[in-house]
Amino acid sequence: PQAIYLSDYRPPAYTVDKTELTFDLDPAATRVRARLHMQRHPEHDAQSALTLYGHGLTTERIAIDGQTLLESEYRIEDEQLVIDRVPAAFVLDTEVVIDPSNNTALEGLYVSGPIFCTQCEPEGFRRITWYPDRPDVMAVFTTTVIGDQQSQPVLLSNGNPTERGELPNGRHFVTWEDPHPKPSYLFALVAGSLECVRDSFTTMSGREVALELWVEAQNLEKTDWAMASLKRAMTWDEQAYGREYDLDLFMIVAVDDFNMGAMENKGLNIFNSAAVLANPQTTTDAAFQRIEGIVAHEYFHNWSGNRVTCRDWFQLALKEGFTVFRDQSFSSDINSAPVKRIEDAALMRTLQFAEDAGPTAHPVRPDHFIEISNFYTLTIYEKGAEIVRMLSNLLGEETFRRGSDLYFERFDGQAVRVEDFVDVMAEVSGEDLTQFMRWYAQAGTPQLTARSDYSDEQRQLTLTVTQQTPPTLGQEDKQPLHVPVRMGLLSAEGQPIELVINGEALGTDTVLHLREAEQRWVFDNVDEGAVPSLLRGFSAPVRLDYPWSRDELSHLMRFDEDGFNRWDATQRLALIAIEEMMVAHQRGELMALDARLIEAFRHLLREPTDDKAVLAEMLRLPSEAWIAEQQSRVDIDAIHGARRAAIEQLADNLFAEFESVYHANQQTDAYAPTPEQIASRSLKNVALSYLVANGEPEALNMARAQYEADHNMTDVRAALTLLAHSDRADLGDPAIRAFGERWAHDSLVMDQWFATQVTRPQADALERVRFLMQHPAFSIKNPNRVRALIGAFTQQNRVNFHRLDGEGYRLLADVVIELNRLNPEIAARMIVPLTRYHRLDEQRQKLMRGELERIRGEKLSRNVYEVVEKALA
Ligand code: DPP
Ligand code: ZN
Repeated sequence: PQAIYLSDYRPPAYTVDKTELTFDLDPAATRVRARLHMQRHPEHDAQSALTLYGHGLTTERIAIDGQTLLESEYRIEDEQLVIDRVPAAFVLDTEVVIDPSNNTALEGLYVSGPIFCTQCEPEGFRRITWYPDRPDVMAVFTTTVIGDQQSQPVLLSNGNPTERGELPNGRHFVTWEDPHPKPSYLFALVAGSLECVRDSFTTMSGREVALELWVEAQNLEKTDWAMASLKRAMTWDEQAYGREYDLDLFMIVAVDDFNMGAMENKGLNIFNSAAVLANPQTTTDAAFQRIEGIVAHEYFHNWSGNRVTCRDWFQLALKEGFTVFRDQSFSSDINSAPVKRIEDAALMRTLQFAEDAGPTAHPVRPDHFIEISNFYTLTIYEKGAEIVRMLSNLLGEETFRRGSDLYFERFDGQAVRVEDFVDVMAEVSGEDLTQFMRWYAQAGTPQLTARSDYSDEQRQLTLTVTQQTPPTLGQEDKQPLHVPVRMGLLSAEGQPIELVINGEALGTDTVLHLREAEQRWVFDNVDEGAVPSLLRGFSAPVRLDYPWSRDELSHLMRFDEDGFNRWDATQRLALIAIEEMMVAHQRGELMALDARLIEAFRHLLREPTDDKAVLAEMLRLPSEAWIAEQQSRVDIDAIHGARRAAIEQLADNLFAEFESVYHANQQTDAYAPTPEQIASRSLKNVALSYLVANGEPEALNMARAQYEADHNMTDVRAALTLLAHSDRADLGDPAIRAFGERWAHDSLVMDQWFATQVTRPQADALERVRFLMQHPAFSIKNPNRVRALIGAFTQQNRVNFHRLDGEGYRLLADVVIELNRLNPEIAARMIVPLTRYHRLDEQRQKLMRGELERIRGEKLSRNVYEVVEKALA
């Protein structure tokens, strides 16, 4: 497989103004007729051949301006159809046959259970018909779908339905017209027996939009939340960005087999059922919030992605980074803002930083790739969003909004680049963003090192900050970035200090602009004992090293005005304590938890100053993944052992406190996924997890009672997890059995059941995975099942995945080899934990590389090939 380079970009030789499609649906042999109205691009001449992409198509006819071509008049090679000589403007007709029923890659047109559906981003459209399948070719689409009246009563595509009718042999058709020019990746088709939930929305200019949510009949009781979320998102986008919906109809469809979370096809969003269906009995609070965020995300794409799209796939972060930033802002506005920030920053600091430090590290705008599907990553999405957030903070909300207005206005209907977005922001603000652009080009996480120096005589505090971005594959030397560092100083009494630099008063909170490799700031009028609070709100996606003492961290935990940094101080204090215990673990000594952490927690529990949502986050110890991120050599067992011991000792020392928090947060109201209720449940269930860790039978009985009370899935799942992860098989096994029987009919709940079992810390977890892979509810062809069973085990059960006998690695390699044939996109995602071996001990490194070599011996898809080659480089 060959890499494709950004620097090789050329406009397409021929573009399409109008695309007319006819689908004659049949599971094993769907006939697709395409009529493309094409034109030569002004930058090309008559010598330029016409090149179209196609994958797995049985071609029956190709005609230009009504003349069927002879086989000698075109070539098909390497998934390309080449016609050497074509007129400057012409109509191309093609007719192909495809097989949706055997499409296990879930790209293009495929069947999910009884439903026909499509996934075309990034390059699935070429599995449907011959086409210049690239985002800079934008056409108006007319689509006629012909299906069986009985099995496909519903026939959907983009835009508005303009015609429908009956045909012979029990067939019928619907024609759809989408007036907005769009790239092929936004094409969608759905057909099958679906039920519709209808609602409507009046836009700010007074237009009435019909909203339709299409699901299989058994899911009708799970649609309220997504519909409500959609309306909230539509309102928010009008208020926050002045963006109004542009068609008369907006449809969402839920399907069970889907590689990603959801897809923003114009007017017809297709969702993984896990990212849209919800009700209190089956869905946890976290899933409710995730669904709300994804519904909003896909809706927001209508402007940031569809109206203004990407010139080429190297620009993927242009639409994803901006749209994630938009959905984060939306969620933050309607839920707990500090908790949303904590969650997003934690995701960055654990998983994105790990990606940025691993073999698949890449810039937010990559400059080459082998398989673009491999680049739907945390770096593109989450780091991409952090860059937009930095811009917004740098410019201020109002200027940023003026910039986004101008961006939408200027580039409406166009396929553009990251530069276009940043240039507009520079234009409206007058800022020079040249250095800032490096954020898009350089891979790796910048390391900031800050030191302070206090002068008694001058009453001055000098803060020195250095930055350095580590080398990544193919990028040895990095330039300094423009890093906004939001900060403040706390007095010894815990008061915010007025910041004064060079006689200029800056208030108690300011942003330092770090642009050099090393920079220094001198604060005047500072009394002794001041404590810096740095990188407030996670103001830049960087690692920060500062030598805070434990007392200083306790001080920040209590007094920092920034909620995010209060949480961060707690994490850092806990990390120091856990690292100490890791050393004891390695020496085989007793692991004693630092009393200061216990006292800090006691204080949090007795005199909570924070809202419950933040408090619950502060009470969660750093995850194993984040602890691992801080180590130059990762000791899997020490991390797990020390963290576990820390939880137990907190539980032993603070049992009464946790117990009273648990009881104080019981709810009697009917379940609702409101921020207040979610916060209470979160706090209550953290408390319960500590109580159970203490090992008292009484606590396990509380968990069992909560499980049996059966109030809502959040409480049930929390209790079930504690029972199933305890050593008490007499409690865990019956609960698991009962749950599995009760929910056997609901695949989304069964996913939770799978994940709960395979994340057990006990040594039998891996055997359970192998056993559950035989369960009738499991199917390797369904991405959600694979994520619930294999993904949960390999990503959330580190001690067992990294078993020293190598069985965890072998299991994953077996699965990847099978998926490589069935669904390369999912295979390439699942393999990732196996590529993260560089900081592990030699024995594990050897085992992991061995399994990667075994995979390399197979006939690999482009997707898996690219990841394996990088991992073994
Ligand atoms: N473009 C989609 C999304 O991020 C991914 N398929 O919403
Ligand atoms: Zn997106």
